[in-house]
Amino acid sequence: MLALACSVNTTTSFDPEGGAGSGGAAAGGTGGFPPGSENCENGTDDDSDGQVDCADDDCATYACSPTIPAGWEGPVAFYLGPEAPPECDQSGGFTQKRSDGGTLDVSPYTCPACACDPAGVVCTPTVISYADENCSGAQLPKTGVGCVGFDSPDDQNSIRLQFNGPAGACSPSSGPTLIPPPSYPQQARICGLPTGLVPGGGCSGEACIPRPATPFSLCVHRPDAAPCPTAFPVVHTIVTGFQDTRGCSACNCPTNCTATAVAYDFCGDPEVLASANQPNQCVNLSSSQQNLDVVMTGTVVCSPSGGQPAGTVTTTEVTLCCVT
Ligand SMILES: [Ca+2]
Ligand SMILES: [Ca+2]
Ligand SMILES: [Ca+2]
Repeated sequence: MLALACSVNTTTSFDPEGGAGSGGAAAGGTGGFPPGSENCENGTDDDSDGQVDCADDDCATYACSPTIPAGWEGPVAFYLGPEAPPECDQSGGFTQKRSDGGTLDVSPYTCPACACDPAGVVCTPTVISYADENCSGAQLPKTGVGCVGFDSPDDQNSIRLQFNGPAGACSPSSGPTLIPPPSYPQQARICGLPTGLVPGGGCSGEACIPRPATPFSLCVHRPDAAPCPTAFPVVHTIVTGFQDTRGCSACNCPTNCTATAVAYDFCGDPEVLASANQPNQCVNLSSSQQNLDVVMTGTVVCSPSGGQPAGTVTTTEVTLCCVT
């Protein structure tokens, strides 16, 4: 009968890479442990004091890590604070930088108002005078602005106002767009254990790994939102990247005309014979005229539009759950 002697340490559920374990070849990082002293990563009582790895006082910078739950990656050393993060070399052994980030502050912004310049745009109405009432009978059309004479050998009894144009378009403009870039009021850093580190023993069912140095915390992480495992109860959600597509929509200047027509026996006469201000409005003269004057106006109307906030900040987030 052959008895297989096993001195395997108790770290079966520990996987420092959070993926398929490359278990077995326990080369172990012996660097940093002088000969004869306790190597905290090898499951052996190197200094023969009866205590292995994490159980040995000499491994004060190591600690027993809770088992990493399925679906989570880690363990990692995590920093979150208002100051710039310390380097991973200062984390107490989690020397591999995984990612940086923080809590993201996206400030609201306003877009500059859109304006329209009517320079160069012309609105010139047309008035048609008619021999009969209700815009019927012989027609006499004239296009222009100011005092326009309608002289006819026949009586004129009604006028119709037509809006034309505009000729040209109002020019849009706006001030500079000032959008404060997103900022990290709290900065974060995630540091992982060195590749190939084999956790030590001396823990009951757990793994002996470096103890994160202040101000780092021992955490696990995942890219989606999930309730924290009981062994890692303190949750943080940090942003590790973002895409900013915010801006202001383009300014537009829809351009239109208004117009008026006021008929007199002669310009300057206080008696108004008829007036119109609507497109295609037909009005009868209060008395028929052979020599009719019409004061015509055309006004450019610019209607600024656009200049509204558009786009979003899209973030990449990481959920961290920490021992403390
Ligand atoms: Ca040891
Ligand atoms: Ca020992
Ligand atoms: Ca010792």
